[in-house]
Amino acid sequence: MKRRIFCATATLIASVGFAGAAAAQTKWDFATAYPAHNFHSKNNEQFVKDVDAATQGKLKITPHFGASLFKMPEIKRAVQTGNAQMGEFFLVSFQNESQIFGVDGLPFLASNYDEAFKLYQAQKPVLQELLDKQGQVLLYAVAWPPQGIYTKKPVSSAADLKGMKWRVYSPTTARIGELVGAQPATIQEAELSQALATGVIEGLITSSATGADNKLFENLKYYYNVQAWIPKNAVTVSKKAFNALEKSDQTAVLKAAAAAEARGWKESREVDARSLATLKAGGMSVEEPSVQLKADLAKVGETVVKEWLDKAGADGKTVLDYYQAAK
Ligand code: PCA
Repeated sequence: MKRRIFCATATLIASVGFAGAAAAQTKWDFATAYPAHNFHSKNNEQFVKDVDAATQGKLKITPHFGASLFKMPEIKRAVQTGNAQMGEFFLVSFQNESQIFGVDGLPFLASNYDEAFKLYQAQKPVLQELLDKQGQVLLYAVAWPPQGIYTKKPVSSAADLKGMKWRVYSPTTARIGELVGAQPATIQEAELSQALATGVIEGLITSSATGADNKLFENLKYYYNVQAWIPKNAVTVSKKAFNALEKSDQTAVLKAAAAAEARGWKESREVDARSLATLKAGGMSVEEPSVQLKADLAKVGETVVKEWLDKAGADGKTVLDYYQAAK
């Protein structure tokens, strides 16, 4: 009898202990759109591990790569509505919601990583406020490598882009397509390989990293290292989910986020060099743009920036003024 009582008490203690631990554990889903081997994904994975360690396993974040939970255009809204607690999305794709989301997709405004980081600092206060109004906390934003032009056929001026089936990912890339007389088609990164293989597109502007991730050399022959702009992915958390954490866990998340941002920007630079080598090794002709192509794109760029400023109003002007002063 004595023994039975002891056993029952032990079971009770064990189950209370278990229930206590389960109640204290928070689980978040982290929706992302890029393949697990992509450098943003790896950076996100490290963030998840850092948070796990810093919260002693109290906050368990499950990353879902390759648009497996939500497609890229749906991720921001999924975080907004609480269907995913965390998400990563490509800011410039949301330019129609607010021009501020598109500032890092404007041609030739920032032509290297240092400038891109300064542009981010100029954009950040407005970006944070915008996201806050949409029920999100900006955790970190990391740059893709500079954007260049991939084509099937050689391109020595903008005239060579005329009529080309041109993959776009933002209002600005669509407008550039229009200005050069190409045929813009919106395709997500996750569907790039298929779109190329089936001839839906014949050219695009994206990074060396995305070219290497998707083995674009299997369908395209040329890469022009135009360095047109350096756009970013943003990683956000639902404000409700974040506010529900204990203060110490909030601090841990923000600390891991700051580390992810610094690590991501550093990694982006290294990935650019590695990816250019991968493209070459895959048989792609990696070239500098011709003087004519550069001049043509600069002209298109001026138009696009002017149009953006007209739409972006006072907020846009503030961001650009702040950036020009910091540059
Ligand atoms: N790759 C992503 C976003 C920018 C980039 O370099 C894409 O092409 O969709």
